[in-house]
Amino acid sequence: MRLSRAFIPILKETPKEAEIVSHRLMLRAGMIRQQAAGIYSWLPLGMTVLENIGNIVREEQNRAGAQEILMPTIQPSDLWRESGRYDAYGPEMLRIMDRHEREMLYGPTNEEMVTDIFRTHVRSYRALPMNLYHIQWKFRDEVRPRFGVMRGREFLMKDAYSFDLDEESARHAYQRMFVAYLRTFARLGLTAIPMRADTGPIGGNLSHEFIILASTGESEVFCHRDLLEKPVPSPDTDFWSDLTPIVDDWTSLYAATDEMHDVAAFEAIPEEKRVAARGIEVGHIFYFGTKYSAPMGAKVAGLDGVERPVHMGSYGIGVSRLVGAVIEACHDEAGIIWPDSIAPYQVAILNLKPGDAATDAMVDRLEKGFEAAGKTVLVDDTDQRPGAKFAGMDLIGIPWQVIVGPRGAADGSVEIKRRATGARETLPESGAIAYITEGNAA
Ligand code: P5A
Repeated sequence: MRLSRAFIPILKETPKEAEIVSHRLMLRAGMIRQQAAGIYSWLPLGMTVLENIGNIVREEQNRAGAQEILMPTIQPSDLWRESGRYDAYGPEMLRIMDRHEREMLYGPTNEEMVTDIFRTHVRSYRALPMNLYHIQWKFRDEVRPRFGVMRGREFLMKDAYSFDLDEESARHAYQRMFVAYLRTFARLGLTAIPMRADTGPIGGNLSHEFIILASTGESEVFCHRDLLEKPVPSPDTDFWSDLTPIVDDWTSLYAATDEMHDVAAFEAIPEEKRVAARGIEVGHIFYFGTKYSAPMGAKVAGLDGVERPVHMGSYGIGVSRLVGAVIEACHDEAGIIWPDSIAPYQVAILNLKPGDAATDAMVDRLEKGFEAAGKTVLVDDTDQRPGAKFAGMDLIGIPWQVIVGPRGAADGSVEIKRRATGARETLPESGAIAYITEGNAA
């Protein structure tokens, strides 16, 4: 993609309305446009990152055995009356009347709807365990939408729902999602710590929030310092084996959100190992047993032929919130520093002298070469001065910058800069592609 053709409306001024760095950088880098309080359009750069995050989330859900579906954003109120949440959910629910005066709502979550799908089609334990998920927009009429996409009213969530015959197998399903979440957040370049959490309007009594530490986080959290260094489960985790040892290993160290905080247990940790910090909730998992299946009649017959309500859990990841959360974790004075795994482009080529035949030819060769090697490339072919090009690329945070000017074009060399470290290297043109594709990611 050529920057001269790309729709990346970079702002020169720092927007006044943005209180935290991720919101400022998303606006400055032209990733989003606010349309109403807590409601955003996603422009190309933001959209690409949102999709890249969604794809990693999807890969890890599939690996853990969950199956993707797509439920609608608009739901009928009847289902919510069956579960008893229509009145309980309160003013956060956006209620809509259709032309036939039927009460509808914009879904804040999908426990009821997925339970309805399940009860319609599944009657026997033979279909279990089952986990269905989708990645879909939600609406919650938050009192104080703020911090850009971090606390929006409309936001993109991955929500998975597990169905099991009994509590024991439902706990295995919970563990599968627990481990899948550790892997997902690590792939996004984040250290997310599972913490004992309150269940709020979703319900149940077993729940973990996955929290990344950040001074701008909205939650107050407490944990053991060793959790910050813990290696995540390996890529070849067998999700159908017993994951209890992995989960126990993570949950044996103290970690809790404010609502679940146990001062005595925390103070039993050696002082230098105590972390009291602020955090961003990027995921939240729940086991709530038969809270929805019992009132809604989602039952399966077990081995003995007797029908019982299924045991359920639900598992959320804030996909759009993660775009902001990653920026909170990965930025410097100059701008965003995308992890390679979700960067909107993997390589930026800065043409310092468009119109100079040798420079243009080298840029073209490099662009084709990187694309042939499977990299996505953004070429700055504009006629801004070099300083503005450097600043612009640092702002939008593409992990590798390849700088091509007339001097290099004459002697066959390019300069490569790693955005995260600022490290620069001058290489012969012929070595540039291998240098980046072979992951000199320091
Ligand atoms: C779990 C999946 C649920 O809704 N039902 C289905 C359960 N959980 S949750 O904790 O309420 O939300 C899951 C994740 O969604 C993100 N999130 C938000 N992101 C942006 N703006 C919001 N207003 C917002 N509210 C929730 C969080 O990452 C949360 O962990």
